[in-house]
Amino acid sequence: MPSRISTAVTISLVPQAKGGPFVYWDDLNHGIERAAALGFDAIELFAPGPDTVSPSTLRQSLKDTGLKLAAVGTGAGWVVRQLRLTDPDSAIRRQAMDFVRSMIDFGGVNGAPAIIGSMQGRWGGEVSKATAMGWLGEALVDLGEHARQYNVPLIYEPLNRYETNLCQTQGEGVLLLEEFGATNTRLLADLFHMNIEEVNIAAGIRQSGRWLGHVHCVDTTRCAVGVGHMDWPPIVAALREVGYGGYVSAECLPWPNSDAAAEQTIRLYRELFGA
Ligand SMILES: [Mn+2]
Repeated sequence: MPSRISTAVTISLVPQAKGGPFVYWDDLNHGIERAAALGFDAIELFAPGPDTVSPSTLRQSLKDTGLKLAAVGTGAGWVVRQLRLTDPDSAIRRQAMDFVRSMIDFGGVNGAPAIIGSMQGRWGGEVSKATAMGWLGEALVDLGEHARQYNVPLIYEPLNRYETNLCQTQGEGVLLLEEFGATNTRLLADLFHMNIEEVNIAAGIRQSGRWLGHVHCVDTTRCAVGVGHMDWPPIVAALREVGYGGYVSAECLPWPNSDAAAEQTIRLYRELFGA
């Protein structure tokens, strides 16, 4: 029996991320209400920190609406606090680890993994690529082990060249996880980044294979699926081929507005994935 793919829509509560690729903004309850009304399975939450929303309040809202928490972002550690896992300063690296751990705890009690994206940082200046990759690899092992107590993985997201110079493709991500033996860390396939970096998006998904743990499913424009020139059939086929049974999550721009982007997304997710 094929794995069922589930659907998620993003909600950002981070004012400093304004203009970023999130569908609903600022008002968690409104986002949850809309996600439920439109028939999404889950929300993906981008919050300033682990204390922004009380876990018990969130649990109740999810229970009331039947929604799940698909994942929590950790990017606020960078955009709000300037923390990175590969910062030259060991004190900053330690604070970055502490912040991610607190976000793993926040997501974990609601059954959701945390995502490492912009918190990975970049190499340069006094930090060589090998050194930065070493710090990142060790962090992905350590934080993945921290996530294990919640029965969730840690999710690591390769980013395009304008956002990191560490891992930019799924293949590089697989090599890093395998080299360090990050057995409770999975990769995130963000189709926007992949459209910039992969020779072939479907081949990138197949390379990720059993390491694939989450998908940011958007079009080439970073708008909702269908608002761009992505070639969907090979992507859908590759996700089926690797037996992907996680979320397709709309980390997309609220264009032309939040509701229109969310409606377009769920309609196309149903068409493409039978979700
Ligand atoms: Mn992403």
